[in-house]
Amino acid sequence: MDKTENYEVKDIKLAEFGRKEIEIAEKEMPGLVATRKKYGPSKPLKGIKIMGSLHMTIQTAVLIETLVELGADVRWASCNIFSTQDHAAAAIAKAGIPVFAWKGESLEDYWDCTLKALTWPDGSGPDQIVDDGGDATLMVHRGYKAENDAKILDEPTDNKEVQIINAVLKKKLEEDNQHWHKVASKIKGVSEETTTGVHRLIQMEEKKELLFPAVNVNDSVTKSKFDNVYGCRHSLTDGIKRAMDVLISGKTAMVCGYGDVGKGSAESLKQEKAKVMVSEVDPICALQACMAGLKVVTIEDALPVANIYVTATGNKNVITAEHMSMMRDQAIVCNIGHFDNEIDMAGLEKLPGVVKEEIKGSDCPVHRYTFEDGHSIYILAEGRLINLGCATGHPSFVMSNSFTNQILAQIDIANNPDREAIVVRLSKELDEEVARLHLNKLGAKLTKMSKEQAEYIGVKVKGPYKPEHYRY
Ligand code: NAD
Ligand code: 3DD
Repeated sequence: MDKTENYEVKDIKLAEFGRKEIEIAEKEMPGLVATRKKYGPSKPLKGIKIMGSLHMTIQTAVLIETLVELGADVRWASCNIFSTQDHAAAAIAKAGIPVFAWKGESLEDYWDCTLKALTWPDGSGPDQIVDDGGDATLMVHRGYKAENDAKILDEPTDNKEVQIINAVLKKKLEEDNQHWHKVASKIKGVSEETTTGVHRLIQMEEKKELLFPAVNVNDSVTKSKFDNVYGCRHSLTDGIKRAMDVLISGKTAMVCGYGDVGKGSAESLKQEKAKVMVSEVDPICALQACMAGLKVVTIEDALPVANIYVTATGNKNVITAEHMSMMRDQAIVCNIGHFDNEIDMAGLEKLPGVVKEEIKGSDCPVHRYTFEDGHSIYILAEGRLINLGCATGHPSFVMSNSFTNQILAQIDIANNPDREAIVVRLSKELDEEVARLHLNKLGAKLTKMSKEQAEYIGVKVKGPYKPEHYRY
């Protein structure tokens, strides 16, 4: 480990390799390159302190350096203990941008890194946040709540992560019992990358607990209908193959959830010629799965036949310990949802007589669980998102779409510092702009409509951005 005031990374000597891969990634990220060209000179984020809690990958490094190019003062941590690419973190550190992230962090390390990224050298916090899953937003809000009522930090919980967060916040409370009130009062907004993070924000808004405005980046079409679908189509089986080197063709795969990520995941497995089944709770998504030629069954129906399980629901306990005890021998179980609670890992660890063996370490976590009757299953990435835990996540071109939305969202927050604490989306015009920025790279040529045609189909006049138009 290499640690200084300004960074904590696995190995700073990886910076040169990281820089080479960042240069390659930039060629595949036309949207970010275009935003640097368009907004770089005017520096719309000049002097704005931005904290990021988002997988510290090569693609994120390009996002970070775009924020810096637009004038921001950036600090970064990852949003998952397994998703950091150490050479990317090293390159960012070498570039003088504070970063606290390495692949294989403990949960204690993770929350310590999040606090470090949220804390500037003078003890102040950020003006804006880039969040993925909402952990940075959670730390500010839980800290704020604890300053109002410290007893919440002593509420009994068997959730190890909550215990760790409470311990970090208790220590901060002793140092300064108004820290988070001061931090929250300065935050002008957060841009949220992913579905689960948006769910958390909407729940907070509905409970009137949201302390600052939020831009829902996930529901830009050029994010969720691209990253969540085509990104997972690319990176799911990449993760399974790197983890297990197993033939997927001919095997029976069960995808739990057929939303954007589930659709991409099912495609990924179908591309490998697996027989794909789906579970769903939503009738429309279930019908879509039928229309895609997929069998829609319950997880219980799958247990006697499925070889591979993928959870993609954003929900919790979708695969229980009991389900896993009834799976076929050598079944492979993984999750591509944001958090690690889709698979009941805690319940599995507690099952009597289960023996856990590490097959591969934190670079590509694979564990075998053997049950009392002698059959075994494999859990990938400890139930955390497999494509970033066992592979390198989505490719740069897909992330360029997501991250161009992030840049536009951060500029939108900077331009609207007094917005009320609600969750808004970016305009359709901006969504279309993001798509336009990526067409050339693929040689796509848009057809121009005549004025008559535009009038005939009633194309809306491009009006100014109005947040009430695009509520979540
Ligand atoms: P979504 O809401 O579009 O889809 C989730 C689907 O799961 C819905 O159709 C819902 O009906 C279904 N579902 C919910 N509970 C279920 C249950 N118990 N059984 C079966 N189906 C159930 O969300 P999404 O955009 O597809 O995202 C899913 C998860 O993936 C989220 O946690 C999101 O943050 C995460 N995500 C991960 C990546 C990645 O690279 N790993 C990328 C994007 C999003
Ligand atoms: N995510 C997937 N691949 C990624 C990559 N290469 N870099 C950064 C983040 C990456 C996660 C995103 O899909 C995020 O938008 C999400 O989880 O929704």
